[in-house]
Amino acid sequence: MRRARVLALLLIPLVAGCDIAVGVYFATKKKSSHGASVQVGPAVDTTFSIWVANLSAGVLTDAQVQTNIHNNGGQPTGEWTRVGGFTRSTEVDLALLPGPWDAILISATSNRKYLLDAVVVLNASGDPIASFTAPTTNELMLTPAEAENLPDGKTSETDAIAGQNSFIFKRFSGPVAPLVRFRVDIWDMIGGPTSGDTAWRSTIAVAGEQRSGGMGVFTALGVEKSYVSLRNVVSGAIDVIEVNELSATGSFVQNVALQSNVTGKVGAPSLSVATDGDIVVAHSVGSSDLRVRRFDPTLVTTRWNQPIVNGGGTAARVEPNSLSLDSANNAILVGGYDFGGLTGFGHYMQRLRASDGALWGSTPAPPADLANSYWRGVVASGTDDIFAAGDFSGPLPSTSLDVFTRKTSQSSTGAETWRSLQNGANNLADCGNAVGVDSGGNIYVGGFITITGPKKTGTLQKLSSAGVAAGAPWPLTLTGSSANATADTEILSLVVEGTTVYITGYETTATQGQNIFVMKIDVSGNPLVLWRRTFHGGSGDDRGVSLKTTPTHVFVSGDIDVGGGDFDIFVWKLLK
Ligand SMILES: [Ca+2]
Ligand SMILES: [Ca+2]
Ligand SMILES: [Ca+2]
Repeated sequence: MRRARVLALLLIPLVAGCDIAVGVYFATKKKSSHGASVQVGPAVDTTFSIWVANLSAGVLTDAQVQTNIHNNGGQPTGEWTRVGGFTRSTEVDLALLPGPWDAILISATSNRKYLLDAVVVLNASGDPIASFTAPTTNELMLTPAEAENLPDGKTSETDAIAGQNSFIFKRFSGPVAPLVRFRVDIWDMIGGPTSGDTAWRSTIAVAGEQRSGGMGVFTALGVEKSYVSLRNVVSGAIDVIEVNELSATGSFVQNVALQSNVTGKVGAPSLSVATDGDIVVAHSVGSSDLRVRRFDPTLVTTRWNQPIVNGGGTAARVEPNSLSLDSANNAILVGGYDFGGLTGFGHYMQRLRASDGALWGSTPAPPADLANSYWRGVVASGTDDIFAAGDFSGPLPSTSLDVFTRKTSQSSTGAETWRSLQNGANNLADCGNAVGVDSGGNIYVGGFITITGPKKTGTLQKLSSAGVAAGAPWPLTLTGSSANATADTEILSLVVEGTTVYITGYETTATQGQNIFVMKIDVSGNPLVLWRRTFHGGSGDDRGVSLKTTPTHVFVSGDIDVGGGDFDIFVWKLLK
């Protein structure tokens, strides 16, 4: 039996800060002492082990491999190479252990119980290309079906007994093999999950096409409710604006239709949860107008209702990040609005008072732009500051739409404090979709830069509190695995807390269409990706649209392609 214990040591420096792999190396050196004859035995090994093999190089069937391991006390037999011993979710880069590997095995002893959520085979780009579907296991893995497929927070328990370890393995074939990278989503039964692990994910299966708008989460002692605003495309020409409510375990509670007969077909609804659990929703009405309402937590009682009548012929619009509540629950709304006359369509901002939805007397004048540029995202910071992000035709040498960020304030009724315009290197259409502020007052804008193709590349820009863009290695750039010249990647939503940025969006892969990504990024210095999780719905294009946080978790809403033109609302809860 070959053992690759040293690899566990290698993993520590190579993945530090990048993921949560923790290698454990057990020194077998005997402790000795002179004089007192205290004997210290070897530490009890409480890790689980990861092994790889090239089973197709041999002649044994999976059943024969299983029998041999079982007869060996649950200890993998000669064809298996041990990657190392670990205590929590671990990403293994097989470049560190080269070989034509086609099989992965997880084993645990009776010293410690583990809960195995999933084993996900990744390609070099991190796309989830296979999982432990229909694995081979012994009887000491309880409910082994829960370890199948992509992570969902449901787990198979290792229930080893003295003399027989728990084990589960899978042989992969086809283009997935040889394996290059995989992640084991697992946690200690006592210690529980760690950062990046999935708590649950939920798909709300409804016929036809539902598209996610903004989401919100309400938490209080013993209470957790999540809400997703959405466009239900009931016919090609008409949307119904709805809100889905999910329980603390991700199960569907109710769907509330807020607005029928929306023919404007632009943008997406936006939603925020007030500190008392009330729900504020902004959305399109009819062919052209907007409406903002505050509901009680059941979505039955309307606290206030503020219609916003468009001023011209181009439909007004809001987006998933168009609504932000300040610390007193006043709502800041941004979007696009046709001011009519010579001003035309442009950047719209309003404040709605928490108590009654009363508006600013007039909206701040939009900056003059012949292009139909507008706001996509806003964040209220403290009691006064407002940062909005979108696009705008940049000044020369830019001759294109650029990422546009503006600071304003409630006390100035939206008058500009400063603006920042960031043009991509190829002078094409760029846009900010979401914005947040860190504990040092720096502003982060997520969106896209268009590169030649045209191809959207995800961008996370950092601006100082005075609006000055940080130099290299900023902005952080994200691309998917597809080399196609039109294969887009975008950051669609983000939340900044302290010096951590959580982002979601979509990336275009080589073989799975668009996939959802969620990332945790340390921005205390140069941008450092602490973890990245991706989700492929199985059929085609899947997008993470809105991200919100609670004190302990990250929530992402989006929509996934379930085939045949059917798109369903998807919600994913991960541990911060
Ligand atoms: Ca699972
Ligand atoms: Ca540009
Ligand atoms: Ca996909």
